Amino acid sequence: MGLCHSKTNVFPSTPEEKEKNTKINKQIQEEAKIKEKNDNSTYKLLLLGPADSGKSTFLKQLRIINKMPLEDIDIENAKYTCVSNLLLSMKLICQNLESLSINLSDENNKEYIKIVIDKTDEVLSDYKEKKIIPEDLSNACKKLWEGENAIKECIKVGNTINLLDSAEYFFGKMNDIFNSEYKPSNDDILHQRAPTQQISETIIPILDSNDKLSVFDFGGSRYQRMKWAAFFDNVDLMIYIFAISSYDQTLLEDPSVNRLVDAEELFKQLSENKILWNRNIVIFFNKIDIFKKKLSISPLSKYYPEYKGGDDYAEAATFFAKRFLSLNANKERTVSTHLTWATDTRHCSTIVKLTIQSLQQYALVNAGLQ
Ligand SMILES: Nc1nc2c(ncn2[C@@H]2O[C@H](COP(=O)(O)OP(=O)(O)OP(=O)(O)O)[C@@H](O)[C@H]2O)c(=O)[nH]1
Ligand SMILES: [Mg+2]
Repeated sequence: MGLCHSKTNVFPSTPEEKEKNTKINKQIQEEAKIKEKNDNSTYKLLLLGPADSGKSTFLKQLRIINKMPLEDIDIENAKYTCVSNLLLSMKLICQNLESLSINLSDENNKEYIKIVIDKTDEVLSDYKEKKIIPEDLSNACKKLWEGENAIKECIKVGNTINLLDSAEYFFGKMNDIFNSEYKPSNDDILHQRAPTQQISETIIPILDSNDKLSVFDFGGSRYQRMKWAAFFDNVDLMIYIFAISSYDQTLLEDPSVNRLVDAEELFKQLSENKILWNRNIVIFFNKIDIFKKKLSISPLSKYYPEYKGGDDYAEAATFFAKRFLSLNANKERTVSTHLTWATDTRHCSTIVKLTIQSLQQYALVNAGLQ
């Protein structure tokens, strides 16, 4: 980035020399400003959006991609979260098979369903201390996952019971997770679901740069949103994350509200916010892996009758991109959109690089240097 400049003449005598000196001094000052920006910048980034949309997952990816290991994450806590995500998902399925009219492929499996329903809560309340999953419970889960079709049938309609998006992932890792020596991998940590209860700030040094990110992660449920506004000052970029796959789901905190209707309303409110008015926004249309699979099983037109693109992924994504862009209240600001898959590190690394680049460019523009 260095601008070339020769040494200034300390005692200019001719008008030409004076003019040359002024030019060089200006160049030096601008270069210093750019250097200061490049050397010392800490960019304030907000991760906002509804609950369960992937904000904390993206924060973990920001860390992994910038080579800031997740080691300081409490590993015992992470282990408990993976175990409880697995067991509570299996229990939720067992409890809902009847109401969803899904029949067992083998009636003998009723015995295992009963064990899961009766034992899960007790085992989880003892787990933190004893670190043990009794064999009858782990065996019941294994038998159901490996030999009972009803479990897989239920996952397909998981949206109706608000089943965790990572349920299938954790079922597939059952043998590892039930092992007493189990240690969660990065992938397990990226898939776990633990709603954010407290706002956190994480300082992440940007890889191959002297800049840093100061990332604020918020809880997205309606109860958590009232805490947000206190953190809106001096923001460099707001990343708005919502789960594009959640068009057929309702809010946990209010089952009468569709998740995408809520996500649109929330985005509109944030875009109208006076403190954030001049801030650029990046929107992540997250969980595209689930969205792609879901379109053929759960028609989008059922929820948006005006949508005519069938199960075509590109059509459906464009449909939502247009909707969100039209909701932005300040047409002067830059709003960019990305289709994201926050649990996939390779996919995220391109998005993270692009986001950091645009953040650095915005900052230079704001500082009047471009
Ligand atoms: N399949 C899939 N799962 C995802 C994706 N992004 C996040 N998840 C999962 O979705 C769940 C919710 O993600 P979180 O990052 O906890 O969501 P959040 O927005 O921080 O939620 P709150 O803290 O409650 O506001 C976790 O189990 C994640 O692993 C994605 O792109 N694809
Ligand atoms: Mg979170």
